Amino acid sequence: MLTKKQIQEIRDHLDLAQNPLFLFDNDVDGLCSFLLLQKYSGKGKGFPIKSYPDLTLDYFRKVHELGCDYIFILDKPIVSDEFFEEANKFNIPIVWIDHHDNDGKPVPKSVNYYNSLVNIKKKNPLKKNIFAEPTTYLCYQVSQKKEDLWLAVVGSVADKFVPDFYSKFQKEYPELAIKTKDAFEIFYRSGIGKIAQIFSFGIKDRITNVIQMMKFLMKAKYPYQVLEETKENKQMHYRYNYINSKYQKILDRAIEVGKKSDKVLFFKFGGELSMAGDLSNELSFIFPKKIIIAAYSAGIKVNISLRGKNVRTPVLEIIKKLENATGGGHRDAVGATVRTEDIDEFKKYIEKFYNKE
Ligand SMILES: [Mn+2]
Repeated sequence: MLTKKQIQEIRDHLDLAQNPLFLFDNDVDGLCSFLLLQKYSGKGKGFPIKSYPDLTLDYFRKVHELGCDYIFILDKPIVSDEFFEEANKFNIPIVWIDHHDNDGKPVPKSVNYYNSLVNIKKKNPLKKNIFAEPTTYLCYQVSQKKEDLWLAVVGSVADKFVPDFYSKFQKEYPELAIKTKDAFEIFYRSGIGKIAQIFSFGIKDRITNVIQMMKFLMKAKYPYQVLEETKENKQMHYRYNYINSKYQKILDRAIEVGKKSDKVLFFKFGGELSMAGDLSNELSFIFPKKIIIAAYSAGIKVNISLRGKNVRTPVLEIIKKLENATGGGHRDAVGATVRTEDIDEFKKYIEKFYNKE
């Protein structure tokens, strides 16, 4: 959560900006954060950040291209030093709002930095396994526009967080909500969750289509405008239906594998779309007690997404033993990449780790 003082400071920045540039992480939390602040201020342009892991200098050219006088960075944990240096050179103020752990990398004094995780840690320095409110939640604290409540729910739920204002939303849109405390359940089983899924596939479309979607959403006032297919959102629906039909087929196969598997559910798949992250999330929702390994073959390497209790521990152990293997993430949600010839060894190691228990 942001403090009252922080909320006021961010509002002051938004009021001061004539033409702000909102650079946001390329996911639903990032997109909704941008929409909330843009709708609040009524000014500026948005652009998703596709560079990983950091926001690179390239993105600074958007400041010149669009003639922006202020930069808001949303939901991105790392920003390159060159980006900050360029902003200093052109005297462009930066406001950075996030909820990730930035691994202690110092933030330059010139940057106005707001982070819900930092706020929690300041209050309870010893607290472990903190789940800080997503950036969307923080941006809604700033904007407080009641008509945008649905967007605040979409961005929060997509980051696996049920916000305290969910009950309010439930009252306002009972047909789009379900009664639960489980963010996954809202995401997979409700109308508002379907909007989060539409955004999730849409934001990863080609950039011209993403910009078209953003323009549509900047004008949209109600969730039904998203759910209903119209001339303005045709491409967004096309993209969702196209990816979703492929995704459902893969998911069905994985569920069959899951029904037959023991503690560890290992599922390997190929094809044009890497959806290992989406897949492991949904499989962990369907099989909450299992350890999920979703492995997407991409030629010479395999991209793996894992879910399950303490799964980071065995993953960090095994990637040390394999050549050119990388991986990391949260305690119960991890991504990794290994060479194709090493995937069996990787799988066996994880299975052995859990069968010991
Ligand atoms: Mn986020």
